[in-house]
Amino acid sequence: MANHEIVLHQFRSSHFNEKARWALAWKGLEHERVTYLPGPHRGPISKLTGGATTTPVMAFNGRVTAGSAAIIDALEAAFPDPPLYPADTTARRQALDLQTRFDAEVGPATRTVAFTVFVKELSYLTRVFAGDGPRLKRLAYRLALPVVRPIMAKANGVTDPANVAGAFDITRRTFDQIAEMTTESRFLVGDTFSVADLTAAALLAPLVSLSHPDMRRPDDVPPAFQRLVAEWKDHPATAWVQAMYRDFRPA
Ligand SMILES: N[C@@H](CCC(=O)N[C@@H](CS)C(=O)NCC(=O)O)C(=O)O
Repeated sequence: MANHEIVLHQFRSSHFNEKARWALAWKGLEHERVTYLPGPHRGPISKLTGGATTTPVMAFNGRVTAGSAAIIDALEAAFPDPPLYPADTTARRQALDLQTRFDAEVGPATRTVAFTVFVKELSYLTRVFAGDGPRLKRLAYRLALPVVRPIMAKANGVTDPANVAGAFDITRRTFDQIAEMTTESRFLVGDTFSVADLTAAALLAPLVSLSHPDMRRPDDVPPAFQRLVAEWKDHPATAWVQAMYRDFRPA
């Protein structure tokens, strides 16, 4: 669809935002992206949503939808082809249940795991979120990060050791579970790619090395982050995520 009536308000680097980007790409929908830096995003996103500050947020034909699952649902209703929801009612329920569970548990867990390193690597964090944006904006963000860091650390669950331990536990179990679930069929539900595969692959993606332009890590990955992700480098679930990106994530 060639128009700009869809606007995605996003963070450049975020697995929940990636869910929305993937759904838009899967359905071949051109859209405009407005990219925010974590911290300064709060004012404009809250104004857009009427109070909520999380991204992604989609504006489509004058209607604002917040949250990756709600965005996918709105896209599925407006553009059912190609589908992300299985046609079979039971399979659809299973796929949506898996999305709900992953959004609630796995997304926050993999984010906490990644942020255990990010909060100590402020120059890298700047590149992760500000990317190739204007130089002055990057510089200002880098200078602000020492102030923003404690808020960011708390918001991403790294200040509570019990939460960090739980996040590693959930992440490890999920990698194993995905590997087990995809030994017989490459799809998590039914026999086609669905919202379940999209959700699982996107939410594990921060810990997987990917070449897709939306997900490629900035160069000069800090050694501490390389050590962190080394645990899953040769895991079968990592190969599954990479295969999902290769075969089902359009550019
Ligand atoms: N369940 C939500 C979670 C979204 C979420 O946690 N977004 C994070 C980025 S990964 C965010 O925008 N955080 C900023 C904030 O909470 O102010 C979804 O599926 O969209």
